[in-house]
Amino acid sequence: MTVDVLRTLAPRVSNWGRWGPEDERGTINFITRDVVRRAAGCVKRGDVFSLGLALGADGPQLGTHGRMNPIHLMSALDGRVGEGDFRYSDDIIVMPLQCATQWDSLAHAYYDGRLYNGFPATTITARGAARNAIDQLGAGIVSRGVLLDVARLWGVDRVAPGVAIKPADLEAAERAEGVRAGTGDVLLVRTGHLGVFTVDGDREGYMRRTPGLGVACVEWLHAREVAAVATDTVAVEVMPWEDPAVPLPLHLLCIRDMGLTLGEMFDLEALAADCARDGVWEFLFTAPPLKVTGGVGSPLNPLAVK
Ligand code: UVW
Repeated sequence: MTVDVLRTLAPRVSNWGRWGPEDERGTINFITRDVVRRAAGCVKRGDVFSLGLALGADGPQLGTHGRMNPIHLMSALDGRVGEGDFRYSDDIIVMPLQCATQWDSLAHAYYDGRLYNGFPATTITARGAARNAIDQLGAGIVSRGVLLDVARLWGVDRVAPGVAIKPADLEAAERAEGVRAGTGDVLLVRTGHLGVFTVDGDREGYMRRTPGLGVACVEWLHAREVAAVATDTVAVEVMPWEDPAVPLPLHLLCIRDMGLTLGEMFDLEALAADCARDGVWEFLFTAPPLKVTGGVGSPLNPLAVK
């Protein structure tokens, strides 16, 4: 992967103009009414799985790049209204929108001064993103979810940091699970790497070096027309980058060129265990972002319903 490869791939995976010159939703447009109705049909037992990390001081952030763990404060303790015995509590949270389980908006990564669909990067100011902000997805992300468990495929607890997952690996997981990711699906890829933080308590190990999708997956994701892709890692893509001269290549191609919403730090453990038990790797998936005006990301508590 070099800068030249990135520039060759960009037009091949571009969705600019596909949904019109004003579109700010990108591949979420693949989620049609038919897709939502089909997704609802995945609910068989009524079991619900939370895929979100807890939002608290013990989160995964190291405090670098302005990203800290949430600061949660009580703004009313034993608050009183009137003279009676009625009491209430209120609270405040201060947190980066990117600090835990999250969607990246289509204003999150860009190059050459252009965002997804050609909007100028100058539309992002100190007031937020005037284009491609996360509130554009406010009607929610509801679709069929498909989980591909690469760690399970390879018979390991965790895929090792620095390992780039390839399209052939995703297809091998599909064959092993008897499922196929297609138009409008939300694709979840499990590496098991989350355990470095949740089990080992090793924030540095979790955040700095991760397994993830290699750049070769970008054309595959484009061809499959998935609506969004999320993993249990901090960046979806492999770190260190496949070419140290091209940082965040998957972010640039997926977000800026393809208009593909990326999800990070999803907790896929309980869902994966259940899928392995019943052999069903598809489900109703819902993860509406908070409608943060001008936000370039949103914290989430995604749900999978089987
Ligand atoms: C960056 O590292 C810039 O973003 P993300 O949190 O999406 O990986």
